[in-house]
Amino acid sequence: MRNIIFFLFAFFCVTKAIAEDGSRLWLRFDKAQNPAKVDVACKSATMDIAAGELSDYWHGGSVALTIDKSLPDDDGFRISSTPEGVTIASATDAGVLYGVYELLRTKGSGVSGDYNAPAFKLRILNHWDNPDGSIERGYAGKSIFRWEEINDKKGTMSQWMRDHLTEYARANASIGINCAVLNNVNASPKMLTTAYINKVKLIADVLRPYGIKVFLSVNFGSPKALGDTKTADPLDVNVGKWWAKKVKVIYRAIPDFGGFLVKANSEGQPGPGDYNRTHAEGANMLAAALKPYNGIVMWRSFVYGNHKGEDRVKQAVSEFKNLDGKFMDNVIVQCKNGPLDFQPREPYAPIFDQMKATPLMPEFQITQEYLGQSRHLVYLAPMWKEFFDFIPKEQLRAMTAIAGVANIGDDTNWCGHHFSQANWYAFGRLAWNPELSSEEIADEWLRLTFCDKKEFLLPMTEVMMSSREACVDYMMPVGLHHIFKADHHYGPEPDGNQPHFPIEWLPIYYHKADATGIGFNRSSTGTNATEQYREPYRSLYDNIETCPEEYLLWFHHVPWTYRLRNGRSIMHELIVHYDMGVSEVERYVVQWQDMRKYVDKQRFEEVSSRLSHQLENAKEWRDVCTKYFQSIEQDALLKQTK
Ligand code: GCW
Repeated sequence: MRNIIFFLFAFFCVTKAIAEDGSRLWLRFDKAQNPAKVDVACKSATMDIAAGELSDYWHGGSVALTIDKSLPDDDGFRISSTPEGVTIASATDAGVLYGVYELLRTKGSGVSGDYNAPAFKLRILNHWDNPDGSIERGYAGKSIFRWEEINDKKGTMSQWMRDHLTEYARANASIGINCAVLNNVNASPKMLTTAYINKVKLIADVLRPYGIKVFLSVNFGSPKALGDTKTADPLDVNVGKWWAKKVKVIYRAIPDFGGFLVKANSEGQPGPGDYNRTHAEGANMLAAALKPYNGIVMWRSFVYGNHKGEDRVKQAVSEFKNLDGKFMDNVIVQCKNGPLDFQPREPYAPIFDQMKATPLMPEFQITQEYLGQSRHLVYLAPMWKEFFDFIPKEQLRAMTAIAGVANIGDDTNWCGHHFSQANWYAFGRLAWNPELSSEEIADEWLRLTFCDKKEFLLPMTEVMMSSREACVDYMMPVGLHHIFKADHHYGPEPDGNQPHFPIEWLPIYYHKADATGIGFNRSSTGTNATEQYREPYRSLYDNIETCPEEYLLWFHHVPWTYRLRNGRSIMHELIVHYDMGVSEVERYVVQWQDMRKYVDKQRFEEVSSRLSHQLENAKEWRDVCTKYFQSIEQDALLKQTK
């Protein structure tokens, strides 16, 4: 008897431990009592996974998994109900697997008979992970790609790596993510050495059954940096040959390799500009090497500093517009959603208006570099939806790829903050279907991750939905931007003016608060950044009378005496927003306390502690910014009355 009690106790502890630490993400399906009966049309590693998931977790009777070649070849699926049970059909194995996760997620309510296809063909995570295990802008531990635990000579990897990669692949597949760029865009040339290519091959082998293709970020100067050529000039014959040979080696190891992601001539990275060549010449040289294997180049438009003195938000268009139509057809230009740098709110990036003859893809940032990192609860779906709303439907539909900078590390709960998992989840769901609403996704994620009681779902969906606006309010209301502490980008530093930094990093360069007023004049009387927008946005933003007030200080410099449409002075309006942001977080703290009975102890306490910290930080933003701007305002007003 004592043994039985001990066994039950031990079992309870183990299952509790698994359930509480956040490691299982949103994949917490209840185990099926009796394994479901699954008919599989054909055998493959992917179909085995699909069948395994169902027999472990499906409670609704028998399921047939079929490959139907008459369906579109786009990884979409159809779940229909037949007298014998449920049938999941797709033209591809990966499509069947996506159908299985849809069935499990919706517990059968997704059996509609409708064909469900992804909006973007390539749904990509960009990891900013370095070979030494550190992660640029990573806030959840070290990299899950532990290169030193992969033995390229023996073709083996540690059990930890294999388990983690499998869980990572499964989580991605469950939300439709099908591509991963494994390393930082600030890329080490080392990634292209034979040893690393062989390690990448081993990773690709683990991810492949889950429908995930691997890509690499490459350093444009690699051939020279590795000592194989004298130059990295894209028009030099030997350089072209070097890349062609390298690509051949990669495809020999990884036949379904996806291609390259490139950050060139940006923030100190080498690029074609070093040899007076254009981005198109650089990208096309790589594209030519990849073309025979159907590989692609994702070439980033995140560039600044090459046009000295020009407003940073204009520089992507300045550098890329004239190259429109000059890229090979296997190049996609990857553009951040806003023209600056992943701020909590930016107007959309006008490069999407200016390059109509070149395939473009949006780059979102899932890791919350400027949104409280892994310490603030900020749900990003509403921000991404805001971007989608600016892009004409037709244009969005024509895009084939979308990328999100991952927030994943080797922390037990993967993302640092339990609620940051929601952003990984939301990215995948929106990449599959940008029409989904942020609320739907929040509701889905909360149900899967915590509990499905409406007393929990309603208030927590509301918290998630309001959290991004709260963050904008306490960090950068009314269109202020980039007043973050230097380097780490956490916390406020409105007086930031370090002489050794490039001007484009300085808070004072962005808020321009002085005796004359506050805000960045980007209208036609200022830097004329508004000119890069299509109508009606160009006129709307250019005119201070019509500029939406959430972008006021982004596009306009206003005197301290300026009145907003509600009659408040600009300083008064800023204070109202700072206060609103703080009181929202105060509300979240209280709300979460009421959720105690719906959440396990460990996650409850971890989220509580993060929320208290978020509140402290929100107050810091409010106090530091109010004090700083108010002192400038007071001085200015005083001078005027003298
Ligand atoms: O957001 C900025 C980050 C850099 C990053 C860069 C980029 C990878 O502060 O850390 O570098 O953007 O997107 O290239």
